Amino acid sequence: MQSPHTPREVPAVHARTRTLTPSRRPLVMGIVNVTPDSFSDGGQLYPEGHPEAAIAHGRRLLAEGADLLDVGGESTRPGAEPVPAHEELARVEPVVAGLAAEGAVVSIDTTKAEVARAALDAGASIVNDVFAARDDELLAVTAQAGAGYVLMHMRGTPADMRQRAVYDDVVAEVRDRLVEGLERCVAAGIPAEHVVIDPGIGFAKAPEHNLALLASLDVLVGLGQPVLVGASRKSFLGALLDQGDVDARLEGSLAAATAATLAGAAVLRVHDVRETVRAVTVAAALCEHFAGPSTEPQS
Ligand code: PMM
Repeated sequence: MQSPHTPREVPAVHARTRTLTPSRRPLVMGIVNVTPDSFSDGGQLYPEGHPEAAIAHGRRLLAEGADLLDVGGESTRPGAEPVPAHEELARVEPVVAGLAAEGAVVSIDTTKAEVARAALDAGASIVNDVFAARDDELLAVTAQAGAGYVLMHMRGTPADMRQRAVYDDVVAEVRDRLVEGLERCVAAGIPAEHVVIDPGIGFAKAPEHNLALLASLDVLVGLGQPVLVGASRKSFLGALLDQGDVDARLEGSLAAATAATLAGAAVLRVHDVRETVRAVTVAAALCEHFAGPSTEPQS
């Protein structure tokens, strides 16, 4: 395994007919949450039956430098109740269709096969599954479409995940679950190179677990899959900064994105696209030039 800060090849992300290759920096995935209650941007893009606001937001994120967009219609905030598939679909389908028609690479953030199928038909090319490959039908739908797949670690559901944040060794346990999930994906017909792995920052994790996973991201990078990190505006940053207001977590989000970049992340899932692109372009350039600790004897 490479040590952190060593220049490395970051694997590409496959999204149906397209291959996204991180070159000067990790890929930046802009978040388009079409939900009334997402914890970080709740309700902003929601007005049901009016996808224009969410489509315009996606366009704005692309103009700011996003390489791909993640469209979601069900909140995953701790304690959130599930949304019926027909309602989730009504929220996301027109937004996916609108953005894909403009040429955007769109990922659908869903745990439901029915929603994934319709979103793929509407032009999405990646399935972002925060339930870590529990549903065989979702895997089959992804495989059939030749889509990319984000395998995110979590335990339980948003309703009960807080109680399940108990680990002996969070890094090893998350790594092992992701390896098992990857095996399930491959068995379901998703090529391994189509699978992006994600530690699931904030999902069944206490603040110290999130920090440990970010600090040891090289363990996941060492598995050879592209790694996605979603730390943007999350509550562990609020806890560190004593900042309950999610809109006041920009600096913390950029620090986390920088750490992920230095460790070799392939994709950063963020709200603040312009700022993240600027910060991680510098971090990635430094990474390229980092020669490692000197082995010359000190005089
Ligand atoms: N976080 C959220 C939702 N979807 N998907 C992936 N792959 N990784 C994440 O970390 C992730 C996700 C919740 O955050 P939000 O409410 O700010 O969108």
